Amino acid sequence: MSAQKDYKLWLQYNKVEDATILNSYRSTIKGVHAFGNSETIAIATKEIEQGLSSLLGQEIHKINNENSANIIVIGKTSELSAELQQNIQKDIRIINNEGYVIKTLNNNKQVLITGKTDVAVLYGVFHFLRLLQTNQSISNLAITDAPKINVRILNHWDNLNETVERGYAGSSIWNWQKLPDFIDQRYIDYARANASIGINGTVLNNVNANALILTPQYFEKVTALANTFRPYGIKVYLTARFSAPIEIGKLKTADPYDPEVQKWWKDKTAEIYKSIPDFGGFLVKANSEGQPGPQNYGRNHVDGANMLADALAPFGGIVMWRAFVYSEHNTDDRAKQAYSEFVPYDGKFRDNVIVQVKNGAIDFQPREPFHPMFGAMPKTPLMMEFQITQEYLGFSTHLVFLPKLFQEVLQSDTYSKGKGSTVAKIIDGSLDPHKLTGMAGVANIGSDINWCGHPFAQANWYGFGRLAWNPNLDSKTIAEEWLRMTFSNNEKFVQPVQEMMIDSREAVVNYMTPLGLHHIMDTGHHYGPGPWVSNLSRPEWNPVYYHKADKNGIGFDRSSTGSNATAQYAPEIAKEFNDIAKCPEKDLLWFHHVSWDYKLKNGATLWDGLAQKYQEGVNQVGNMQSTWGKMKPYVDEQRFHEVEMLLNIQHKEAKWWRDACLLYFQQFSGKELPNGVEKPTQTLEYFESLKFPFAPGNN
Ligand code: BDP
Repeated sequence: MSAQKDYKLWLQYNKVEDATILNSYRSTIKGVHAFGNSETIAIATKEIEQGLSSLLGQEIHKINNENSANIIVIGKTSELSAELQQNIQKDIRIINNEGYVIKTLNNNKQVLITGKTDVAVLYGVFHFLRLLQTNQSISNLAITDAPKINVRILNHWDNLNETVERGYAGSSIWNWQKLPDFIDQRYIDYARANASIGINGTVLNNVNANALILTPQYFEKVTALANTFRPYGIKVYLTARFSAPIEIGKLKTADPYDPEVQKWWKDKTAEIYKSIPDFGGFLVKANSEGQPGPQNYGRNHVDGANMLADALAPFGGIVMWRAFVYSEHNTDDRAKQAYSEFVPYDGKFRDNVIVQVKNGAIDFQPREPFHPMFGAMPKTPLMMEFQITQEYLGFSTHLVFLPKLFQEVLQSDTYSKGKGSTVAKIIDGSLDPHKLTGMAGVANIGSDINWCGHPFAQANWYGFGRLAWNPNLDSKTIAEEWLRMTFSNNEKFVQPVQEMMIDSREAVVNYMTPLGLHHIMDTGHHYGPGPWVSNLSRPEWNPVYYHKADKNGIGFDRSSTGSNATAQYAPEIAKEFNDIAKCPEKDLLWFHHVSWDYKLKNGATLWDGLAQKYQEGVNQVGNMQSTWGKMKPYVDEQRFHEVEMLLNIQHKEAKWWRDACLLYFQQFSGKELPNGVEKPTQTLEYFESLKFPFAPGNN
């Protein structure tokens, strides 16, 4: 029973507990009337009937007469009665095809949920149910809402052998072996969960791609998934391995200038669209970390992306071309390389290409300043890539509420067009108008019963979807919604746990990489601390490359006296980052090599401050444990206990991070730990000796 609770995510639809609220809902809602008979409308109707029945604790049925009182009316605007259409004429004009109107009519006698498309109606239904799930009033509703971003998409780093790169929640949910004939109920539940938060696309396979996904044998399977997801408004996309024409097409080259190669991709694309007419397009990782790409043939990213774009254009498909590039042959600061390579291409990509940029210039760290590409390519649509799976943030054992991180990035001011040029405005296409806009999240979904490995990791999937819909949402609101829907509306639960979630992000930064440290995780699997690692073949794979600790201090000098990465930002920001006195302390060691005796804003020396931050992180997890410990009365036993055990692990690992990092850095600082910082119980040699050959996600 509790296991089912985990599985149900934020769609628990628990019976409303507050009697007054319950009665008000019961008196307003007696039935549902639906216009239209598409598959999507059938899904929306079932969702609202079942959701309401469960929330209200009484059966809610279909009512045939649309004029009855106390009913919810749903349907695509063009299919409503003329009278109903008149009521929402103005509202509907201002929203896009995925937007919806929820409006009470006739003195609160009816609630109308409508939009221009069936999927919009489904989104409206989920919004309406969310109002009840979070115990909000449903009288005098006049809601219009529409997504601010077009492509709201999950990236599954799933391999064809059903392992998941950086997956910490079991194996892939795609059972390629049983597809196409066996449609796992999970596929349907997956689509429904995504639709409930407005996600409208999914890339099924790993960016480190296998060309076999582009063969007829797999097309059948992909088609089965596409057919399953379609009524939920979800399009399927695939990663395209650049060398596929050689590997599965028997061509001698994959050179984008070669007419045969161009024809191969055109034919391949046409073949896909024959069975999946609404196929979304390709996601491509090219010339990055050993993946093949146009540079293998002396061509560039524009040549590669545009060739694929031309193949997709006749069918309305898009190319999401990743900007996650850095080269072992380039000795420049890794943080600068994507910008250096891509910014000169601004305006050169086809209309149906969008460049997918990670939130920061290194790699999904607990904290990174926003990627300098945001704001630097006004003539090119850029999409955001966030990592929902916690590769660098404690896998599925640490409770970290990522929407807080996402919000920090989205609200960062790039100053690209003066003050107020936030990253959110760049990716939603409002600053430099673009038709194509997108946000991608690397999924944290796997075959675990609870989908994400940690009950609270579900909030990161949820929050990603909500922010992709509206990048200006506040993470606090998201946490609150999610808690009420997933656990309880009891204020004694919601308030403290919401706070715990919001603080959890800073906690992980503090116990892993405070003050701007980054990429000091252990090698390969990235589990646990490894600041000492220095023996990897590529310099920029070694933690020592990033922290540069020595007798004089610690940190990467990216100011004008160092790699000058600061110059990639708009002058207003560059000035701030560049000046050690003005640089935000949270990013200090990202941009500066700072002496151990440097005085921080609170008067402590850098060494003392660093040690105190590590301790603070551990203490914060301690606080999370004690907050959670008091929540037993409000949570089912199984989820309570699961989270309790996971927080215990997190606390242990936070101490591990603190002790290992401080012992290691102490060799350089030569200073004692300040008061209030606990003494390590193990030696540095012990920490360095730990090996995890089977850590998950590193296949
Ligand atoms: C890194 C991951 C690696 C991914 C790569 C990417 O460690 O598994 O393939 O990002 O985003 O963070 O392409």
